[in-house]
Amino acid sequence: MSWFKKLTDGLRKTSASASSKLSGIFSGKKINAETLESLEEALISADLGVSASQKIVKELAKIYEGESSDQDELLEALAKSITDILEPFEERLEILDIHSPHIMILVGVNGSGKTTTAGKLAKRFSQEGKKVVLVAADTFRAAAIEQLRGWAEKTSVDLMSSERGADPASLVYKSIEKAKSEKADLVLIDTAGRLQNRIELMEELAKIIRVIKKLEPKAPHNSLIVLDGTVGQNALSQLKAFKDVSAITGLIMTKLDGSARGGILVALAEEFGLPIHLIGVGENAEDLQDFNAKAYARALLGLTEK
Ligand SMILES: Nc1nc2c(ncn2[C@@H]2O[C@H](COP(=O)(O)OP(=O)(O)OP(=O)(O)O)[C@@H](O)[C@H]2O)c(=O)[nH]1
Ligand SMILES: [Mg+2]
Repeated sequence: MSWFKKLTDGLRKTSASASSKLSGIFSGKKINAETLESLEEALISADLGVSASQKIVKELAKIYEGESSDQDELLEALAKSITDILEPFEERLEILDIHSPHIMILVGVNGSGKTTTAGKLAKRFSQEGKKVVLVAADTFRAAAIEQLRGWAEKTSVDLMSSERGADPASLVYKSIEKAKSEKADLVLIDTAGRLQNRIELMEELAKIIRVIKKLEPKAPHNSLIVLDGTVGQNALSQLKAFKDVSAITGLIMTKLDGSARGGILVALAEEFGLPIHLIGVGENAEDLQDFNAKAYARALLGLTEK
């Protein structure tokens, strides 16, 4: 199956809900203040956020106000506006050779897809010929280590782990030292899920970051938040809280298959202006793909690839 088809299938719930909201607005009517207002409401209720929705409607109004509407043409124009908002944040996740090692940490709330993503990324980078040290810094759940070990074995990547309940920060410290002595290219750290309002868990994360900085002042080079694409508006408060603790440098959104809330990525881009690296549309390794603004915008509206 092509990637675009997978993306479109994945976003079908979002696009179905968006198009049912949009079709009533556009069908045959003249575009005036009233239709534009309905459009803005529809975009907001599709999770795109107030600011982005207003921007998009303003753009469309410039071109189409007073014209009679053609559904297809308007959808194309909408896709273009959404692409324009997202495109500046399309950024491939890269390991830089000037860092030795490059240090990447995955953070987020419980169940957002961190461990799966860590496994998929370990696979990707080791296939690119990089020497990867995968760190199971989720020491809360015994199953978490096993889950990561499965990925590490499949991809012949080194796994660093410690016993359950151990201090994740000291494991991270040891892992970076080991990576340095072995001249590894990448240290990829999976962390435990933590709700953004659990102060003691956020403090534990802050400690992990401090320990990384002790060894590498400019690291982590990527502090990536993994967001579950099905949670909608809560993603905004998650990002806000994690940004304060671990200086998030970019985001990854998983579970866009089966989500009706895919529009939230536009709100996140507009509000936080952070790079969007990857999106997940399934559980297999190939289901984690580089973010492409145009493909995403078109799939979001149920349009064909172009
Ligand atoms: N459908 C779908 N499922 C996904 C995707 N990414 C992850 N999952 C599933 O989501 C579930 C949780 O994923 P994990 O990777 O364990 O999440 P986590 O953030 O590590 O969870 P905690 O460590 O408990 O905080 C698993 O069943 C994954 O297979 C995706 O893109 N699509
Ligand atoms: Mg996990």
